[in-house]
Amino acid sequence: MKSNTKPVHPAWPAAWPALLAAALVFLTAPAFAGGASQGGAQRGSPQDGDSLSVLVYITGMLAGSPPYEMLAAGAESFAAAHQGVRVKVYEAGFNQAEWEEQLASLAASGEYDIVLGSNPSLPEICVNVGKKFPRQKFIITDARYEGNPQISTYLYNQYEQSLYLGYLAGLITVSDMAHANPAKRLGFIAAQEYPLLNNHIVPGFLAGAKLADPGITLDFRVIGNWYDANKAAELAASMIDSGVDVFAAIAGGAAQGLIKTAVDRGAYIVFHNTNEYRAAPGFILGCGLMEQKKLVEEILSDVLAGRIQYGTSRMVGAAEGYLDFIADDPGYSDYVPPEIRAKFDAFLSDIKAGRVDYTLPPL
Ligand code: RBF
Repeated sequence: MKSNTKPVHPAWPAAWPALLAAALVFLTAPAFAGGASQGGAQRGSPQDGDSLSVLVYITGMLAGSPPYEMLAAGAESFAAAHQGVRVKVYEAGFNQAEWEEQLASLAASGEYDIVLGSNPSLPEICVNVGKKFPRQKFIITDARYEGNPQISTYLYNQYEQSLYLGYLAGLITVSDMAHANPAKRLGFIAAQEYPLLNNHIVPGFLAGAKLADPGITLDFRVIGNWYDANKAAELAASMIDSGVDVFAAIAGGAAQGLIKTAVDRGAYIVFHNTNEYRAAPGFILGCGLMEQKKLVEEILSDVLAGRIQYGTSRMVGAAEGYLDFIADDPGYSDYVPPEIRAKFDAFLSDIKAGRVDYTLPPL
């Protein structure tokens, strides 16, 4: 505009719309550009192209914990594909007593629009941290929490994954495979007890096994932490002594001890959440899959589009495509006998189609 070079007065009326638009951009854009400080202007919904700063808060360590590795990988791949999206991955370590304070000091920096985590125990921590930082938003997978306007959660239907892995374990323990014995006894090694484990994962595993044979029983043991592979190895050996021939574990890095004992002593494993066949071909006979990377990419895309609902929880399972089983791997097809695979594949199809009737226990 020519009038720009003159004193502003004469140009005012003509420039008003442009000035207003500029003022609006100025007021709303900084909410996401430059990392939105806690005391900053009201945040709007970031649009593609705006900046978004994400803290991936790992409740433990990345190494040896596939759910966490997939969480970080999903956020990082999203950032690589979207300009202006920044991701910081923070490993909080295994001392759970420190998690809340660590998260509070990260939130205090005001650097992060979103805290992204994956742990059933995180929402309670976020409630407390959120009270101190009312503008901080938290998105947590593998958890369920409703009614807090700062927190959005996504719960994998782990009862369902355990149901089909338990069914496979049940078919194997009653089979005549080389390391199967007549005891009809499965083993479950947990790092620690928590509601999702006690109410969904373990009951689902036993219920699935009993669909294969109602006489199957479960030997359940707890390590006490998420890293002690030696303790897991000892527990596994004592369980094998008591008749266990097929195991499951929710134990993070400590599961490596179970794998070693199973190979040394001759026992089978079905693995939750990730492709672990390569760690022990012929012993790890089935691997479930948690589509955490895909879910995280979708979540971040929803964040950019302003589509995230806070205060709510969404459950995702096999029918929705967020839990699966890795059947196209030689670890499964080369080692599990065809008659077991035929029964299992039919069961998995039924699960995905919603044809398996079960009651999800309360969490
Ligand atoms: N899973 C892991 O793979 N590694 C961990 O270090 C880990 N730590 C956890 C700590 C707590 C307090 C809770 C409740 C769960 C933890 N999980 C861990 C379990 C994980 O988030 C998830 O529930 C299971 O992997 C089953 O989906």
